[in-house]
Amino acid sequence: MEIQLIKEDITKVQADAIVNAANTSLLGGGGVDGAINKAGGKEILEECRAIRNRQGGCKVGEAVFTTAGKLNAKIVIHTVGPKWNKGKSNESEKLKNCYSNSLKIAEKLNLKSIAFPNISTGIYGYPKLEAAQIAIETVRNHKTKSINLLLFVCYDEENFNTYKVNLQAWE
Ligand code: AR6
Repeated sequence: MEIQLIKEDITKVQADAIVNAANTSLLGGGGVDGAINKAGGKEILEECRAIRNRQGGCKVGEAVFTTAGKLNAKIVIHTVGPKWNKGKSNESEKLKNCYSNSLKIAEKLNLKSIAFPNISTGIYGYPKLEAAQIAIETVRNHKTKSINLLLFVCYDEENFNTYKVNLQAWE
């Protein structure tokens, strides 16, 4: 699996699956969630509502998927990152699960490419260095079958530079 780093708005990215940093309600929010729902159109939120009615939202670390609406993708995977609590609430394990459960959904659907935002590093306040290290380690250790391209999509300069340095360390 090839890993690419880009600095971009994730709603402009072309990938089979675009991952959203959602919340447990699945009813939308700010940050990347707001951007995805705005650019993708109301079908995404409608499907999220249906999932919520069926199973009562999405737990931290878990993932569900919906249509990608008007986005350049086949699906949007909604995963819920942990809120940073000074490392006292098993946040690293929960964040790791976000990446691996999203990959599992993409693999199950036989998708070839997936784009991740920097889950939990905005409103949820996860320290960017630790979050990048977990993201990189988790996807590197994940045995993929169908996925041949993974995009880390950074929106802010600090995340982009952090990923750049930490991805190089793996090469
Ligand atoms: N494209 C790519 N990345 C983005 C974009 C974008 N358009 N906009 C922001 N980011 P956040 P969280 C980056 O706050 O911390 C929502 O209200 C941003 O720079 O979107 O997991 C949800 O509904 C940051 O690095 O998600 C939840 O309530 C990263 O996306 C809550 O926020 C994640 O920031 C989730 O908080």
